[in-house]
Amino acid sequence: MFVDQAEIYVKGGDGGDGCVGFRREAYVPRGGPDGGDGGNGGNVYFVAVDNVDTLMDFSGRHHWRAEDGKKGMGKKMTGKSGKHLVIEVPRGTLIYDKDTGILLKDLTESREKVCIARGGKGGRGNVHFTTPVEQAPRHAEPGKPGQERNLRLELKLIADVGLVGKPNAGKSTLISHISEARPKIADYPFTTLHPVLGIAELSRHKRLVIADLPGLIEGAHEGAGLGDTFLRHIERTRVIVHLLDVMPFDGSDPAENYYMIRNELNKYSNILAAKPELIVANKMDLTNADEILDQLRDELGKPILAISAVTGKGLVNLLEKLWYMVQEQRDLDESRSDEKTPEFFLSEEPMGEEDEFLDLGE
Ligand SMILES: Nc1nc2c(ncn2[C@@H]2O[C@H](COP(=O)(O)OP(=O)(O)OP(=O)(O)O)[C@@H](O)[C@H]2O)c(=O)[nH]1
Ligand SMILES: [Mg+2]
Repeated sequence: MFVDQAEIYVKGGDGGDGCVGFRREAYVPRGGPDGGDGGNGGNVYFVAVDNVDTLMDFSGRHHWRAEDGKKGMGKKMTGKSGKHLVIEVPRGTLIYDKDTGILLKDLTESREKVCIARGGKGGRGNVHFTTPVEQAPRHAEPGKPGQERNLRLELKLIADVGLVGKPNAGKSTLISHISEARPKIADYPFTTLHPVLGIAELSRHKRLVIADLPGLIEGAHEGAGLGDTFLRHIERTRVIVHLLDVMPFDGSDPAENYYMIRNELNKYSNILAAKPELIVANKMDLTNADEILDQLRDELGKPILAISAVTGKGLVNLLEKLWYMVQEQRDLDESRSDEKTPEFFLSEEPMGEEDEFLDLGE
């Protein structure tokens, strides 16, 4: 199952209550206050990891809580702080506040960590409340409640390259030839129902993460076929491979297919429309493919790379070319990153009401 959205509730641990206590020692008739502070509640963190690639863990569990702080104790002993809760999510997870719709964090880097719900502060014990007139305070502070949030998590796979094309163009065949990914391959349309990531290793230090996507058909932006919502997975890829079948089973014209897919990408978003595209003609092992390719080059007036995903012809060249394009794009993106909108910072405000005291009695 491929889960790319989830809704959950998170809560930081509550702070432990401060303690009302008095020294009771032999030969000390009127011991002063000695109630310790409550421990702080644990925070809820999210961390991006590489070894998880779905939000499936969240489908069966909606409530995620960090541990509460323990109560303060006599002899000025502070209660134990609650343990933090660290929730692992795939790299590329966007964390939204479900109630406000605000994007709290976009976890793109591996091991990137963010505190999403703070634990409440522990209350102060009565030892803090002596005044010249009040030598034996019988009140302490209650712990503050932990911050709670309803969240919507959304996974946008982060691939360097996204494969787009009509059903049957050979996208899955291609990714299974250049990576360990093994999506289903068949001669009927819509074999691939959800995006699949594969990692192509050009050499030890040159790797490309490639996303195989379901096929697109005319009207996908209006929901035809499998629709186009999965395109959001490639909004963040650096490069698109537009895979063209030189001899489509359905007898359609490759040039027309090219423009149809372009139209769907343009309708989906400006970001996708503007993404660098490498046009790749597949199934070049078929007879007469060369003539069709020449014609296609004339018609589109654009460079087209020729491959056969089945025989492997042209694939090394394809990967080298992609590597170069991805690096070029990465440099460009980085030089633009200064213009990025500032990150949303989580509130530092103290939680709960400051002046509320709980009379715990003796
Ligand atoms: N002759 C030839 N056939 C190919 C080549 N690449 C893919 N095919 C065949 O084309 C058909 C469709 O291949 P897939 O890889 O499933 O196509 P897809 O683009 O992933 O299709 P969807 O998942 O339905 O969008 C299969 O029968 C493949 O064997 C190729 O290079 N040459
Ligand atoms: Mg497929």
